[in-house]
Amino acid sequence: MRTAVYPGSFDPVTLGHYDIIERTAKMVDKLIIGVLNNKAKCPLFSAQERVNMLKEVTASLPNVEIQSFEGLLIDFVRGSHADIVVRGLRAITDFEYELQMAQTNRVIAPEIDTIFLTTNLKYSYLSSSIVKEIAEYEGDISEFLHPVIAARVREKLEERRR
Ligand code: COD
Repeated sequence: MRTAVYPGSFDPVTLGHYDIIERTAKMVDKLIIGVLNNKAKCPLFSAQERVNMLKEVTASLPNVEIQSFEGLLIDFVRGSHADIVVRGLRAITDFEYELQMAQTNRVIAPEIDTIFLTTNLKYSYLSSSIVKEIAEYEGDISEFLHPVIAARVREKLEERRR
């Protein structure tokens, strides 16, 4: 059985992330989406909220599971009995960080490989941070997020303004 982990912050999950999830789910038996619970990063959504949002948007993908994790990615991958880490590449700017992470992880855990999927051109510009910035200024985010997620982002920012 081939199990892969797609780790990230997913704060919030965008259509760019979803595209990687959908394509990977077709290639493996089981895909575990690992949501990093890193309070130091001051995310907009708690880890549990991000897990719940991912569960909603991936409900139609039967071989996808969502979990949050703390600590080292490699420990989470090993604990999940997976041997592949999946990452998305948008542009050359992603490459340097991704390469460093993949190589470091490979030194720590040689049995685990990282594979990269290039972004769908439609979403090559898209990041969670840009979406949050647009939403902060009350711009239209409907092109970038699943409708359920776009609604959550608006609600969350509204709560914060109160
Ligand atoms: N199209 C395609 N791919 C995309 C898009 C898009 N539009 N947007 C994002 N992606 C890709 C990113 O390139 C990334 O591969 C993935 O989706 C997730 O993105 P993010 O931004 O949600 O998540 P990151 O990059 O913040 O996740 C970083 C980790 C949580 C994986 C990392 O910090 C980590 O592993 N932390 C645990 C501690 C650890 O093990 N550290 C040592 C690492 S060597």
